[in-house]
Amino acid sequence: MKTIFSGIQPSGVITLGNYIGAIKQFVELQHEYDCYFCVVDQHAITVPQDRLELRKNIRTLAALYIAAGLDHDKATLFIQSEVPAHAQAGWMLQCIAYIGELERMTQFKDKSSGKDAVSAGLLTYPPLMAADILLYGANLVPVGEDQKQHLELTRDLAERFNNRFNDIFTIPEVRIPKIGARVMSLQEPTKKMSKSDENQRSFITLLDEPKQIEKKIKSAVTDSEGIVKFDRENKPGVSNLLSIYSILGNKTVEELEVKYEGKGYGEFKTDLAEVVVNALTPIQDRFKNLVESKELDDILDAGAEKAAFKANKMLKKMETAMGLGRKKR
Ligand code: ATP
Ligand code: LTN
Repeated sequence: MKTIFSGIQPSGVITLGNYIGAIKQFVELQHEYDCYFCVVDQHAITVPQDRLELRKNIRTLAALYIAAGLDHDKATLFIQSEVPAHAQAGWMLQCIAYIGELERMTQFKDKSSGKDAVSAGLLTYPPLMAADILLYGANLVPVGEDQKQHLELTRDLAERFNNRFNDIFTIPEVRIPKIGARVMSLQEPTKKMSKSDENQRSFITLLDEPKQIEKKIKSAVTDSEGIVKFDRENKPGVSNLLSIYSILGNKTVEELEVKYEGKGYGEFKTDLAEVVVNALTPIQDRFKNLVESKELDDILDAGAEKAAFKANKMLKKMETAMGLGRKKR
């Protein structure tokens, strides 16, 4: 059975973008692969986080993984900081990564631009992500479009390590969904929807109340044409809403264009809000029962133990390949 690894940062409550771009893929793939899905809290601290908020977001994300359909009997669910091998392997991979290639990462450029205090961790984020993936010998990494460049770097680092030290790493492939790989901001539809966006109206979280969802969709930026038609280039706002509707409402974009022909945006938005609420309500119901439960702690304890068992074996191989520590007697 091939292995899958993916992670989401607990940097806020996850959005429709994370759900459509990442979690929906995870849920489908868990039946066919040996899956590891991680709450990557060490990645989240590359930008400032409030201690209590972070703790809350970690638990929320873990519960949402399960509420959205991940089954702990099929997939290993765990928290990154509870498996120390990630940080250890991340350090080793930092030592073979070049500053130049890290500075070229668009996520680094986006998150550091205009800031005067940028953490070193924001720059060295990709080798930690590479460690996450390579420790499990993952063959496939399901992510949204924005992570493609990080995956390419992961492959480069794995090949560099294999050539320089010993051929121990599997070179992972990226898996990006055909539709929904890039859900856009509701307020600036040329920018991706992001859970850490300062403008709360730009994203819908999985825990938003029906009223909030309705409000955010009603105020989503469109255009003045009043024609429900998919055209990313000229109608990015409407196209984004059409994609979300299509995925969550199980209708093709063409079907939707026909349905709303000559109807304007009002009715389209009202119906879309209903589709989103219907998709999220069952997830929210399951979430409420899980988030404070002992069951969640048990699942995460077992997940961390299982993940550490696998990761530690690869960590030992990395240390041996690089010559760290003492030779085993
Ligand atoms: P942050 O705002 O803190 O940078 P984020 O919302 O961009 O976070 P991540 O935790 O970095 O989300 O991403 C988790 C997963 O969700 C990744 O696989 C990423 O590609 C995917 N993803 C994030 N945003 C979107 C989006 N707008 N559309 C589709 N997939 C997305
Ligand atoms: N960098 C990713 C989150 C992430 C990840 C990973 C995704 C950290 N480690 C390993 C896939 C595999 C992000 O910002 N979306």
